[in-house]
Amino acid sequence: KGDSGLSEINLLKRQVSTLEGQLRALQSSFSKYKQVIMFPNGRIVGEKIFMTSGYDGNFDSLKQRCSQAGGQLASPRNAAENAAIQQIIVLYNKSVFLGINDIQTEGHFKYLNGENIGYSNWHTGEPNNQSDAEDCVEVHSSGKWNDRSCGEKRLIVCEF
Ligand code: 289
Ligand code: CA
Repeated sequence: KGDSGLSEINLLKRQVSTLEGQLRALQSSFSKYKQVIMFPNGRIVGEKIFMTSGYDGNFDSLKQRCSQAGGQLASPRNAAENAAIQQIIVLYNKSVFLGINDIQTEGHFKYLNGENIGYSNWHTGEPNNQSDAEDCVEVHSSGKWNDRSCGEKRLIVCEF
């Protein structure tokens, strides 16, 4: 009984060591795979991935495309996330629309889930709801935000 107990432990040790090797190999190939798929259109910030496909469309169309892909329109929650989106804007030389709007109540900007925004980066003088027609949020290459008509076409950036 004592001997068979020992050999069982040794067998388990070998199995753990094999699994550790397989885990290391998986981690290394996953890390390489992430680098590949992030090039050049994606950015990772913490747990979040921001990605563009290069598509341009109005707010509803961008929102629908991100959702169809299993993500949502980019909704930066802090300066690091905003900076990642800014890098994609600079790369494409095109402004984007965020997953933020005040369609429901003028002047109350919310995320797509209805939550009030907890971070913003408005350009001086914005949001101004120009001509009473600006409920969406575009981001310029400066990283600064402007409220803009949702019917304009902007570059898609989704978050996953
Ligand atoms: O149609 C108005 C927009 O083109 C933008 O014009 C100016 O840049 C500012 O007044 C912005 O607030 C406005 O969204
Ligand atoms: Ca504006």
